[in-house]
Amino acid sequence: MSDTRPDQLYANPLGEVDRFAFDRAVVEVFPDMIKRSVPGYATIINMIGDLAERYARSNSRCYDLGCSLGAATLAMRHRIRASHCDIVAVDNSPAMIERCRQVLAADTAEPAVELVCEDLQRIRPENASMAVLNFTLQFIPVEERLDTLKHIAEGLLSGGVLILSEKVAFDDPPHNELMIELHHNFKRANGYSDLEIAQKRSALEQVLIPETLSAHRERLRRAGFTSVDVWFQCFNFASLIAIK
Ligand code: GEK
Repeated sequence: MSDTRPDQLYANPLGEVDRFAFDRAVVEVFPDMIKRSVPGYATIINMIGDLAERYARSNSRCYDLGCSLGAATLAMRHRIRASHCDIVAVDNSPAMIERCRQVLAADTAEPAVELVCEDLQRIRPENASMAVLNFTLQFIPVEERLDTLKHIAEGLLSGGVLILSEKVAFDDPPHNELMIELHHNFKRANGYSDLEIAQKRSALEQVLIPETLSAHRERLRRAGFTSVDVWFQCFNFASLIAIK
C-alpha cells in the first residue's frame, strides 16, 4: 500500500475534540497514522500473509473484517497458494471502502476480492479457512463481541484460523499505566507531539474499548475456538491466533 499524506489531524489545538470516526480526513492519512501509532503493525501484516500461505485452503474463503485500505487483504492475496480461494473484505466506512477499491484495482494478484461496505456484525462468514480481525473488534460494543466471534467461528471450517489483533488493557493498574506510557513514547519517537497524543487519546476514549488478554482468550473459547494464544505483543498491542 503506497503511503499517503502525513497524519497531522490532531496537530493543532481543537477546542472540543470530536469522537474519532473513520471519515475521509482519516482515510487520507490512514497508512501513515496506523504505522506511526500501532507498534508492530508492519510485522503483523506480514505474518497475516505468512498465515494465509499456511491456512488458506482451496475452494474456500478468507475474510478481512474491518479491512480499512486493505493491508491485510493484500498480504493474504499475495501469499495464498491454494486455488480458488477468494477473499471477502468488509468495512462499514464508505470512505475506507472507496479508497480500498482503488488500492485493490492497482494490484494484480490472482485471488478474487469481494469488497463489502457493511457492518461486520451483519456478516455471516461461510466456508472460511481464515478470518482476520486486525484491530477491529476493539470498535465493536463489548456486549456484542461474543456474538460477532460466534458467527465467525460458525463460518470457519474445522481447523480454520482467526487472527485477532487488539489494543489491550491490563488488570494491574501500574502495569497498565506503564504500557500506556511506553506506547506514548513510541508515538513520540514517531514524531507525534504531546498535544497530538492527548487529543487522539480523547477522540478514541468512548470509541476504542480495550480489554484484557484473558477476557479475549476466554471469549474466543466460548465462541467455539479450541486453540487460542498470543503470538505477538508489544506494550498494549497484541495479536492472537485462534484455531477452530
Ligand atoms: C488493517 N484491519 O489495516 N463493521 C465494519 N468495519 C468496522 C466496524 C464495523 N462495525 N467498526 C469499525 N470498522 C486494518 C485496520 S482500523 C484500526 C483496521 C484502527 C472499521 C473502521 O471503519 C476501520 O476501517 C477499521 O474497522 C479499524 O489491517 O484504525 O485502529
